[in-house]
Parts: sequence; C-alpha cells; structure tokens
Amino acid sequence: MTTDLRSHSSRSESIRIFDPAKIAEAVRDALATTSFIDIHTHLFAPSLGELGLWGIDELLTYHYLEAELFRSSEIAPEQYWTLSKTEQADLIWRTLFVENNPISEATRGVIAVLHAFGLPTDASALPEARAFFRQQKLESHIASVLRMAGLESVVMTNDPLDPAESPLWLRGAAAHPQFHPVLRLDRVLNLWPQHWQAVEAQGYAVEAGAGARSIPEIRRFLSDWITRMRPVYLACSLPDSFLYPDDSLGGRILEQAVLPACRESGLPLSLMIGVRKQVNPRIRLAGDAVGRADMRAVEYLCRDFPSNRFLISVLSRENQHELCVLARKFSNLLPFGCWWFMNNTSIVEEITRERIEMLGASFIPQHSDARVLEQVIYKWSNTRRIVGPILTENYRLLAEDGRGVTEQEIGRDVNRLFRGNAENWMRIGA
Ligand code: FIX
Ligand code: ZN
Repeated sequence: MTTDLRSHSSRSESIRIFDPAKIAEAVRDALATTSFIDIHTHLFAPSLGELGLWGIDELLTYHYLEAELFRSSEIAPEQYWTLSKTEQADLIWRTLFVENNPISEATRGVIAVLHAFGLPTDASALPEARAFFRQQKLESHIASVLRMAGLESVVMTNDPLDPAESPLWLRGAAAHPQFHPVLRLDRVLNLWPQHWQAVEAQGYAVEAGAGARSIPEIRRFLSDWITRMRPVYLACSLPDSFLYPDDSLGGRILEQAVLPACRESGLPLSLMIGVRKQVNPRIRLAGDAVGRADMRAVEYLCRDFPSNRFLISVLSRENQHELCVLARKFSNLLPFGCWWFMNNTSIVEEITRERIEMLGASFIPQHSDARVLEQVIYKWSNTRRIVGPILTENYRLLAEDGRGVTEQEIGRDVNRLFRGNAENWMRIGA
C-alpha cells in the first residue's frame, strides 16, 4: 500500500495542473508547508536578554501605532513620553481599538495576534491579554510563535556600537539556531563623527576624520566583529540623499573598509535606502519618513564592485521599478522585502507582481522588520495571503500560454523565494 501511495503522491506532484482552482490550492499548500527564513527583523535571541521585545504592551507601543495614535488623540507627544509603558499601551488600545476601528495594517496586526492566541479582540481593556503573556516562558513562547508564523529562523539586527548590546557580545552572547546575527553599521557609516570614539574605546586607533591611519583600524574592527558575531551579512540603512561615489566620511569608510571586509569574509552587504531620519523628532522612532533616492548609486556600486554582493531594499515606491530593472543588469544585486512604509497590502501586491514579471523567482519577496516577537505571526500570514494569489495568477497565465505547473515546481519556487535565495546568499544552514 505504502509504495502505491508514495509513487501516487510523487506522481501527482509531477502532474501538470491547468485548473486555476487546483493551482490556487497547490500554491496555498506550498506556502503553508514551507518554513520561511525572515531575513530582516529587530528581534533578539534570548541570550541578548532585555533587548528582545514581546507581549501585549510592546505590541501596542510599536512605533507604527504611536504614529497612528497621534493622529487620533489630543495627547501631545511630550506628554505621551511621560506615561509608563502600560499607560501608553492602555491609551493606544482605547484610542485605536475601542474608540476607533482597527482597520489600518498595523492595528489589524494586533487583532490577528490576539486572535491567534484565542484572546478577545474587542475587549474594552487588556487584563486578560496581559495575564496571558505574563504566563509565557520566553524560550517555549519563541518556539511556538515562530512555528505559528511558519518561520524556521529569523535574522536579527545587531549593532556593535549600541551601548546596551555590544557588551553582551563582548562577553560572548550564546548563539541560537533560530536567530542569525547581522553586523549593522549605521553608526559607523552614517554617524562616524558621533561614534568614532566608541570604536576607539573598543581598542582601535581611529580618529574623527577616518583618514588613512583609521581605515586599517576600522577594517580590523569589522573583521573582529565578523569573527565574534558570525553575521550572515553586514547591513546599513541609508538616507534618500545617499550617493556613490561620494568623498564623504561615510563614502570613504564604505569603499575602503566595509566593501573590502565583505569581499574578504564572503558576506553580502545589505543596503536599505531611502529613509529621511527624524523629520518629526517629537514622536521619536515614529518620526522617520521616506524620500526618493538616486538609484544610480546602486548602479555604480554593483558595476564597480562585481565581487561584492548587494542585498538591496528601497523605501520609496518610486524607486521600486528602478531597483527591479537594475537587478536585471547586475546578478550581484538581490532585491529583498517591501520595507517599512512599503509593507502595506496594496503596495506589496504591486511590487511583488512586478518583481515576478521581471525577475521570476530570483528575489526575496518580503521580510517582517518585526520589532516585537509576536508581530511575525501577522506579518507572515499577511505575506502568505498576498503572495498566494499573485503566484497563482502567474501559473494560471503560464497554463493559459500552454504549460501547466506541477506541485513540485510550485514548491521549488516558494522554497527559492522564501528560503533558498537567502540560504544561497547568506551561508544560512551551510
Ligand atoms: O532601519 C531599519 O532597519 C528600519 O526597519 C527601522 O529603523 C524602522 O524603525 C522600522 O522598524 C521599520 O519597520
Ligand atoms: Zn528594520
């Protein structure tokens, strides 16, 4: 009996499907049964202690929701920051979930998380949700949340100059199979004047000017952290004004220290381009905005450094098409994710359709950018819900054009999009 079933199931997996409903079902199955790798989050392994955020109060005080609070409440940001975390969460719940309907992407996300844990989604207050999260043991909670999100592992964002984080690594933070480190270099590349002394304090003979004497020391700093942290890539977010070539401090450090360190270690460099930092500093993390970047910087980087590999995500909707076209020109460019203000259903659909039409399965459709553990539950169910019909439509068109698709081929595409490309580029699971 077993033999028949096996030969029957492998036979069915290689049968070409033409019926749109059957294609849709096979796509849903493939998305549901493939464990994804989330290549960019702000989550932290348990060994990094308090840095990791989780639970209802953190979910509600997410900066996406704080931005929405200030649009629907009279409270001034200055007064809001004087409240305790619990008081802030209570205010956001009351304002956005009780006095208003949670119809935005971010508010719907909290509802989806509460629903996933069988908690009430329309309570007037939060005692039951708080009691539930208080009962969770972190390690087992992490494992079940990643399982619920259909994730095999997540990639962190680790800053070697963050005063709260770097001592943990210097003391030897334990690795975790489901949390991959990333060496995040915003302070080195974007804020050197403010942070060079932190590098010096770690024992490197660097100077404010990042001149010829500093560069080899910055290289040594990077290679020591690569050895210590074993990152899966190096990363930096860059403003909409980012240019290359550029003789600025950051431009010099990028070209003379970071790109060589990536080549030497064989690690890709992730550039997330287009943020306008702190256009409204009164609302803190929620105060960043977006600007259109000059994509020629990416073009020149990929052209001038063919042995460097670039993971690129852009924040501006207007830059998405250019990124897709550049990826067709440079195989050392891997577009990834619908970053931040792009992470809304209508825009994810648009970007993902265009990327499949222009790049096939040679890109990474999404990352969660989760800052709070349980956010991966809704961010990845959204992604599966959005990408499923788009893949199905492409296979339906393929069938209409004369070639049905097999379950195996659907599984191969889903695997490549949501884990294979990452594994190939990032030594994950190597
Ligand atoms: O630079 C980044 O990694 C951004 O994702 C964050 O800074 C941003 O605050 C965020 O949470 C976006 O979703
Ligand atoms: Zn991020």
